[in-house]
Order: sequence, then structure tokens, then C-alpha cells
Amino acid sequence: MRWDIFCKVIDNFGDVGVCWRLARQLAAEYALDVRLWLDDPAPLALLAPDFAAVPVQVCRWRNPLRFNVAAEVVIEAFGCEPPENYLQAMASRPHPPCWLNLEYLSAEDWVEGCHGLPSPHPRLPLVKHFFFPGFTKKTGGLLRERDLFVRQAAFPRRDALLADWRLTASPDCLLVSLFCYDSAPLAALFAAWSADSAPLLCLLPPGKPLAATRAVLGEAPDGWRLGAAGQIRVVPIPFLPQNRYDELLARCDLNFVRGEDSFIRAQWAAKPFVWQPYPQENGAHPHKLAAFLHRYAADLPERTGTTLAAFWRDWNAGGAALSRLWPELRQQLEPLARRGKSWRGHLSAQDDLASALVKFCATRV
Ligand code: TRH
Repeated sequence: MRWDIFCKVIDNFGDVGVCWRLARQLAAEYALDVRLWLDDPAPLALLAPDFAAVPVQVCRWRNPLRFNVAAEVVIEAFGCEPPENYLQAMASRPHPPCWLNLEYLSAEDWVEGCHGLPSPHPRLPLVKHFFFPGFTKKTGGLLRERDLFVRQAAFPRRDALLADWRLTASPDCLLVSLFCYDSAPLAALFAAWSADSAPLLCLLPPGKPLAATRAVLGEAPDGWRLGAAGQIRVVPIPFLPQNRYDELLARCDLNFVRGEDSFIRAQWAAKPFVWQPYPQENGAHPHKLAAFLHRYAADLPERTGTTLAAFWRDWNAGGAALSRLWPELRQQLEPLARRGKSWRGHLSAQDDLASALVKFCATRV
């Protein structure tokens, strides 16, 4: 059966990141014939340099679209709207395709009520369904490959991972990955770290995190040393293919993540993390943050939960209190690591997004 996935790159990596993971999983685990239509293939080459070797057909989305037949299942990612000539082809199929709008992720309660709702097309004999990823069994679940936990068990150890960048870290050194938007309060974070006498190694991806760091600390091609004894190292690393980024998240003691896909992968890595939601003009992101914290922090000891919530909120609101909150967060990393594991266990009991999609479409094609 053929599935077409349409993806428009709004900005950053998340749109392609999500669609690529989904396309790859549908092809690998369900032997589906998957085409991924991208208006901008550039980010894919970074996320998956091996994409040509994967049995997913990556196609260029141009208007009008050049294609042979419309697929049995059509997924438009994040409301990107397939081109008109493709919609016409969908409508002229003897049996209309199962057409889904894959929505953005949110932990808010209303998601359960909207998941799966139909939306008839105003002109054509087509019905689109809203498909919401999420954190409960009444949503579409989260992207999780079938072999993820098996692969995780074989991930390189921390020393081997660091050796790739000619780095070493003593066992007591806190290993941190820092993936954020340029609005993150990096000056406040670095000041808070500098006041901490314990060693810390921060791995910094290129793009916005690196540019924002340069704006605060100045140019230093090999990285920066902070703190009275230079005990804090902030070191640029290359942009990693998605699979290797998963390895990095699993080996760090603390991950700063953003948007949607790195946020999910940090949860599979089951390590303490700090989330910066994608800043939206309509101001939806603080609600998303609060809704997720409500679920994630629910079973935490009170002190741990309050510290986590305060740190996340401050990270997303200017960082005025980070100097006070950082030592508190650091003290809570052990209970947070335990929570990471119990949360991963809880999430893995629900269907993953690809299998939920396959089930949803099975009765509709
Ligand atoms: O790049 P993002 O900010 O993407 C965002 C969100 O998806 C947001 O919801 C959307 O509206 C907006 O884009 C347009 O953050 P996100 O979602 O975490 O995606 C980053 C991807 O990059 C993810 O697939 C992980 C991947 N990645 C790597 O593969 N290697 C790396 O080294 C890094 C740092 C990230």
C-alpha cells in the first residue's frame, strides 16, 4: 500500500525531523511504499545523510505536483495542505484515500477530544481527519521505533562518544547537551554554571545554540572555559545524524531540548531534561509547557517537582532566577533520572504513533 507524506519546512529541523522518522518507520516496520514530499530537502541531508539508502522515496514538492497516482493514505504534516492538483487526484480515486492531518504535539487536555475528528473538504468528496500525537492512550501516541530500546542498550558508552570529538570527561564531570532557540537565556545559564565549583562539560550543536553562545561569550573556535578554575567547558560539536543524536541524549546527564522531536527523544533517553517549546506568536507555548509539566512532574517528590517546574519556567522566561535555581536543579538530578525511567516506562505502554496511524487507517482504506 502506498502512503504519501507531505511536509513543508517552516523553519528549523522539526518538521522534516518528525516526517522523516515517521516515513522511515512506516517503510521499515510495515513494509509500506512511502513517498515523502518535501518542499525543502536541505535539512534532511543533515538529519539523515544516508537517506538515499533507506527504502523511502524522497520527492521534491513543487506546485503543481508531478506524480503518477494519489496514494491510499495521505498524511499532511502540520496542516501543510497538499497541492490542488493532488487533491483533485485524491478525489477522483474510486475509493477516497484516508487523509490525515498530523498535528503538533501537545500535552494539553483538549487534544484527546480533538484526536481523530473528521473535517469534510468544502468542495471535494474528501474527509480529512485530525491526528494528534500525545501522551495518553486517547491520543495518537509518540514516534517510537520498535527496536529503539534494543538499540539503546548497544549505544556507545560516554567515553567512546566523547572520543569522537577528542574530548574526555572525568566520571564526576556533568555532561550536558544544549539544544535551544536563540531566545534562551544563555548569559544567565553560563553565569549560574560559572558560580558552580563542580566540573561540567556542555556539548553545543551548531546553528542557533552556537550563534547565541557566541553572542554571549564571543568567538572561540575550540570552545570556552568558564568559572574561576575553568571547570566549566562549553564545546561546539557537529550537527549529528538523528540516530547519533539519540546516542548523545542517552549518554548525557542533562539534556536541554526544544520544539517537538528532540523533546520526545529526550524522553526516550530517560535522562533529566529541560524543555524550550517552540515560541509561538499566539502565546500557546506557556500552556504547552504547563500541561506537560503537570503530567511529568505529577509523581515527583514535592521538592524535585517544584525545582523542575521553576527551572523550566525560568528557562522560558528570561532566566532571572537561574543563578538560584541551577544549584537546586543540580541537587535534584538523581530523582529526576529515576523519574526519566519511570516516565519512559509509562509512555512505552501506549501505542507508538506509527502503529496508531496504521490501525486508524486500516479500517478506512
Ligand atoms: O528544530 P526544531 O526547533 O523544530 C521545530 C519544532 O518541530 C516545532 O514544533 C515546529 O513548529 C518548528 O520546528 C517549525 O526542534 P525539534 O522539533 O526538536 O527538531 C530538531 C530535530 O533535529 C530533531 O529531529 C532532532 C534533530 N537533531 C539531530 O538530528 N542532530 C542534532 O545534532 C540536533 C541538535 C538535532
